[in-house]
Amino acid sequence: LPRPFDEIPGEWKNGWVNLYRFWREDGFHNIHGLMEKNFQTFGPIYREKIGYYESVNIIQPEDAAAIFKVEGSFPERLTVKPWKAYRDFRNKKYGVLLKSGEDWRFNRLVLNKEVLSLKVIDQFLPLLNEVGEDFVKRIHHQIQRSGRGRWTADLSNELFRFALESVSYVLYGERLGLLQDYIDQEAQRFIDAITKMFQTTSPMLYIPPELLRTINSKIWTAHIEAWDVIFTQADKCIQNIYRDMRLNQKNRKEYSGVLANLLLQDKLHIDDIKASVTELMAGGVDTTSMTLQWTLYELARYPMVQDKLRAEVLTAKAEAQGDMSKVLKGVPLVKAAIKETLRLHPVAVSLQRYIQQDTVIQNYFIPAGTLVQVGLYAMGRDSTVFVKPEKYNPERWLERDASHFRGLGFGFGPRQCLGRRIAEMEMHLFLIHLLENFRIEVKREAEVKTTFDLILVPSKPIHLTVLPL
Ligand code: HEM
Ligand code: 2DC
Repeated sequence: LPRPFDEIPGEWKNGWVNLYRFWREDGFHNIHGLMEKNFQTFGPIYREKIGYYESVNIIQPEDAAAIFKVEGSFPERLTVKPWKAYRDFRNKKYGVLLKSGEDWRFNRLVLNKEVLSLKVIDQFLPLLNEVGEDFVKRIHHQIQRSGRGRWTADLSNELFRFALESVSYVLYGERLGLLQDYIDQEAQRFIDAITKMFQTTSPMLYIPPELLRTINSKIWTAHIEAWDVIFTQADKCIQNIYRDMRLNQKNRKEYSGVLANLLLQDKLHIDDIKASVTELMAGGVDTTSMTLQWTLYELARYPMVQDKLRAEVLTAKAEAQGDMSKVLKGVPLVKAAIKETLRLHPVAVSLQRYIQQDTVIQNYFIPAGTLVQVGLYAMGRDSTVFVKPEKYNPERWLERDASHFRGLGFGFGPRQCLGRRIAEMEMHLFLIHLLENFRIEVKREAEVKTTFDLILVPSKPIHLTVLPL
């Protein structure tokens, strides 16, 4: 017989005392660290209450598998309340990210066809490849300009620009021109606003936004301002395409972008399209850029791994004779490197689901309706799940059965990351082009830690050196 829910170990009796402790321990920037510590203290399952948020936390891949079995047909994760509060405040519709129930599913199925399906991602390839090639040109240019045959810099903003250029090209079928020296200041404001939006979300995660709004706190105002910039800029892009489409029917041969296809399909209301396209545009910047930055950092620290990846790329390129789709099929180690980066440096600290049926985990009874969190960051660093977890070793993913409910960086099931295929292809192509052209190095300084800013990011700037081969 399973043991009762109330016997799950953990601190769940007094949510407000826990919230105070959490704040004292700088938990707002260290959720990942505290979760890791909790698993060490309590074992593979613990119950927790912070403020009014109650959850059960798990770390084993088998337990994650059990949770996704009972997620139901309209999977729900922990709602990020400040994001909903903004839309309510400005009278804007929720996109797929924030929708629920039938409304979510209907929108999501239409979007899946245009963003996630195998049919459509082939169309993304030439676009994302072009941006990858332009990034290489830009780096060559920076190296030349430095006059020292190498370029050392914090690549964050370069990568933000690359990521926004990539996702915009796919969404709108047009280039923004962010890989040139002088860029549209509005685009830079958009990039900065996304970072600001994430940073101002995390301190509000455990405080009811209604409360913040009534006291009109600095953080709430800054959050609103950030979203305003994001929505205004996205709206400009969307209006442009909308107008173009009505004025001149573009030649229908070329791929004209996700937005144009959604408009042509006419299955979703224009306000729903706007809401989700804005979310895709905003969701496509910090996620892939930070993952790429961590990847370059790890490849710099593990030059042998970097050499192996480069060898694979050069072979695949030689064999494919210019066919990039073939190249992509010939680089399993490059793909494994992205998985390995997301193991050590996931974007999302956890995956969460409100389970729809009673279930049993680690021999404890868990009732339907419970919020269960899969501790993604903790799992990636747990030595019972991964052999020598501290080592950056992409090859671990090429072993048989290595990935059963272990590679969960994009989530799982029908509610998994909608941008997954764009993100993966964009990152794979980026690495292929970069490795083919440059060597990456990093100063042997203290290890870079992780900070929680709603998404997990490096705790300090990373200075990388790029050298031509
Ligand atoms: C959701 C990770 C890039 C748009 C998610 C989720 C995760 C995630 C973990 C939650 C999934 C779940 O609950 O099962 C990542 C990672 C990325 C990435 C690791 C890159 C390294 C992107 C990109 C876009 C995007 C490039 C847009 C083009 C979204 C959206 C959702 C989502 C719209 C919500 C989907 C829904 O609720 O139906 N992502 N993401 N993400 N992501 Fe991503
Ligand atoms: C943050 O406790 C920590 O992909 C919370 O592209 C639980 C939580 C809920 C939802 C997660 C969020 C965490 C991290 C950021 C995620 C988000 C779902 C989607 C979002 C993972 C783990 C992200 C970054 C999207 C963001 C799109 C947005 C900018 C429009």
